[in-house]
Amino acid sequence: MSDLKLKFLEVYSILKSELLNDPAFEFTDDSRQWVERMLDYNVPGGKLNRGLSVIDSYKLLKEGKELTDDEVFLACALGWCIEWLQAFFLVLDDIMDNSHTRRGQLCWYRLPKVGMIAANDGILLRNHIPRILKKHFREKPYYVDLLDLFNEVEFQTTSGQMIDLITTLVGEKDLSKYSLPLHRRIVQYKTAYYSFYLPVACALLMAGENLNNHVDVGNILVEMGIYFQVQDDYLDCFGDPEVIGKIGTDIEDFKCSWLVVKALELVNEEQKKLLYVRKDLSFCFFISAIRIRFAYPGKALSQENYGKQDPACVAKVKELYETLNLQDVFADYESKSYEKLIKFIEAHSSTAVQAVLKSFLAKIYQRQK
Ligand code: DMA
Ligand code: MG
Ligand code: MG
Ligand code: MG
Repeated sequence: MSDLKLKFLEVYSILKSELLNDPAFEFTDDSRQWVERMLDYNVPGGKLNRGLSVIDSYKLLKEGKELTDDEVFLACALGWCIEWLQAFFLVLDDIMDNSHTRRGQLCWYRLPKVGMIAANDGILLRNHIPRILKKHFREKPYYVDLLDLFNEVEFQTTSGQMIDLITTLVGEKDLSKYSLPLHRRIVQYKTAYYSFYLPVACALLMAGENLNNHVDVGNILVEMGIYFQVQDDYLDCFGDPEVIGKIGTDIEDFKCSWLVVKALELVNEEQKKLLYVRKDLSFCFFISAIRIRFAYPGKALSQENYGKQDPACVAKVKELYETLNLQDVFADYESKSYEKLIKFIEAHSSTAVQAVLKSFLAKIYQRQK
C-alpha cells in the first residue's frame, strides 16, 4: 500500500474516534459499537479514489511544494468527508435499487440485524460530515464556502437520484422516453458532481481559490463524471461481479442505463419487442394475451423482458445486448470519450490544472472496477 493511502487510513481512525466520542451525544457502549461497526462496514471499503483525489489535486495545485503535516491531515479529512458522503448515498442507493452486494459484501441493509435501520444510518453518515468540518475547519477563511459546497453537491446528487428513480416508475413503464439526453441529465446530477467536481473543488478551496474562477475546470470534470457513469452502467451488465464487488440490477430495475439507450438506438422492430411493448399497443396486447391465455393455459403472457425480476427475462435482455454488439459500441464510446476529454484538458490554460485532470482520467480510463 502506498504511503499516502496508509496516511489516509490513519486519518480515518482519528476521525472515527472523534465521532465516537462526540460530546454532543451521550454514547452508551451499545450505541458506540453500532456506529463503529456501521462506519467500518460502509465508509473505508471502496477504492477511495474520490478521497485520495483531494490530496493528489491539492499537491498538484501546490506545484511540487512539500505539504506540511497539517495540510496533509486537512486534505485527508476533506477526502474522508467525500467518502462519508459516498457511503451515505450508497447505503440508501442500495435500498432503493434493491441491490444485493456492494464492495464484495452484502449491502448493509441486507444484514438481518440491520434492515431498515440502514435508512437512519444513512442519515447519520450524512450528519457526520458537518461534524468533521466543524471540528477541523471552523477557523478557516474558507469554512463557509466548504459547507456551501457540500450542500450544493448533495442537493445536485439527491436530485439526480430522484430523476434516476422517477423515470422507472411502475405503471408508467415506457422505454420510448429513454434517450441519450435524458441519460446524460440523470448521470450528470447523480454522479458527476460528487465524484469528480467535489474532490477538486475541495482542493481548490484549501488552496485559497475562489470556485467562481474555475467554472471551466468544473465543466471538464462533469464531462469526465458522465463518462465514469457510462462505465458504471456498462459494468453493471458486462463487469465481473467478483471484480466490481457488486451484482448488477439495472435491467431488473428498469433503469435508464446507457446500455438500454444504445440498444434502443440499434434494435429493429422485432428486437424492440424483446425489450418492451409500447403503451398505446398494450391494450390490444392485453386482449390478445388473454386470448392466448385461454388457448394455451400456462403460456407466458408477456414478451417484455426489460424491468423484470425473472432471471430468464434478464438473460434475454443480455442476449439482445450481445447480439447488438454493445461491447464494441461501448469500446468505441470509451476511446472517443478519452480523445475528447484529452482535447478539453489540453485546452486549459494552467498546466497544474491539466496535470490534475490528466491524472484523474488515467485512473478511470478502461477501468474494470
Ligand atoms: C449511483 O448510481 C449514484 C449514487 C449517487 C450512489 P448507481 O445506482 O448506478 O450506482 P451503483 O451501480 O454503484 O449502485
Ligand atoms: Mg445502485
Ligand atoms: Mg442507483
Ligand atoms: Mg450502477
